[in-house]
Amino acid sequence: MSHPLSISFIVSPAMKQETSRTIFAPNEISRWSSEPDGIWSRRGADLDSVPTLSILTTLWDQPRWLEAYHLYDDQGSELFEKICELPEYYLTRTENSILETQASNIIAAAPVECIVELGAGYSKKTVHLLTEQLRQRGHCHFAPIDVSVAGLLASQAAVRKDFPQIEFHGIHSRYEEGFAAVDKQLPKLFVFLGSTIGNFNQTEFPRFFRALASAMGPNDYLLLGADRVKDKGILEPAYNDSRGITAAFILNVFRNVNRLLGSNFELGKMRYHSWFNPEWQQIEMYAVAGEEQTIRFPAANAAFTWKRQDRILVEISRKFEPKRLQEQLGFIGLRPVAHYSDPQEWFSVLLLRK
Ligand code: AVJ
Repeated sequence: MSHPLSISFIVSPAMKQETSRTIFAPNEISRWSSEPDGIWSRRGADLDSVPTLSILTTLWDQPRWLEAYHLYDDQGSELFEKICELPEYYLTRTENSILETQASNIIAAAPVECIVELGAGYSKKTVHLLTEQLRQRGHCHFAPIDVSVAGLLASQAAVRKDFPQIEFHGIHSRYEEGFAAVDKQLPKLFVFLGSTIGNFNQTEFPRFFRALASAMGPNDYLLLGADRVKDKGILEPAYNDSRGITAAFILNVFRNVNRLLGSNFELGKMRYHSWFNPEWQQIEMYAVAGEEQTIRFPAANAAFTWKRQDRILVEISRKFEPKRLQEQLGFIGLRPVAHYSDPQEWFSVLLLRK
C-alpha cells in the first residue's frame, strides 16, 4: 500500500516541465527548490550567514561557552570521524551493534513509508534500517536533513550506488525547519542517533522535542540514540583519549571561531580539560587558558581578557537513564514503544511515537 505523495511541478530554466515527487507538506512545497537535483533547500534561506552576535553572546556568559554546532567545520567533522574509531570511544560501535541486531524488530514495529534522518545520514547505522525497510516493505523514501550540502551529496551518491530503489530527498536546512516541512500524512520514522541529544542543555532539550513532537503526524515514530549514565572509569576516557584526538577536536573550535569572526584565539596557549560531572550527569569539555590573553573581535569592536586558568565550556555530553528519559519525553507527548540496548547496557536506542 503506497501513500499518495504530493506532486510538484518544477519549471526548469529551459521551460521544460518535469514532474517530481516531494515529501513536503502541501503548503510547504512552493517554499523549497531542488537544486541540485534531489537536494531541497528553502528558498531565500541563508544558512551560511555568520552568527557573530550569537557566538559573542555565549562567550560573554558566565561561564563562557560555545554552541556545539561550531565544532563541525571541515576539520572538526574529520576529527569527529576519527573519534568514532577510537578504542576508548565506545558510543558509535555500541549503537551500531544495537542497530545491527535490532533493525528488523525496529522496522517491524514502525510501519512507515519514509525514514527521515536528522543528520546527513548514510552511516553504517542507517544502512541497517534502510536495508530492513526495503526487505520488509519493498520501497523506501529516505530524507536526511542537514546543514551541509556536501554531506547530503555524499549521502545521495552512496544511496544511488548501493540502493538504486530508494527515493532520496536531501533536505538542506536546520533540523527544526526541515522536520516541520515534511508532510504530516506520510508515515515516517524520524531517526536521531549518536546521542546527539547529549549536546542539548536544559533549555534546548525541551524546545527541540516539543518542536519535533508537534511536527510529527499520527503515524510517525522516533528512533532516538542515547548514551547511558555509567561508571566514570568508562565515561571519562571516552572523552580524553590517549592519542589526543578529542583534545584536538575541542580546541579546533577556536580555529573556526577565528575564521568566522577574525578573532585571535591562540590554540598553543590553551589546553583541554574534561570531566564527568556526576550531579549534572554530563561530561564537560573545556578549554583552559595556559596564560592570560586578550581576545579581540575586530568586526564587533569587542574584546575580553581570558585569564590564566579560566575555562571556556566548549561542549557538554549528557548521559541518560533510559527509564527516566522515557518518562520525561512522555510529558512532551512522546510515548515509549520499545527500548533496545547492548548486553553491557552502555547505550540505549528508544523507539517512541506520538
Ligand atoms: C556527537 C555529541 C554525540 O557527545 O559523544 C565526542 C561529540 N565530543 N567527543 C558526544 C563528541 C567529543 C559526541 N556527540
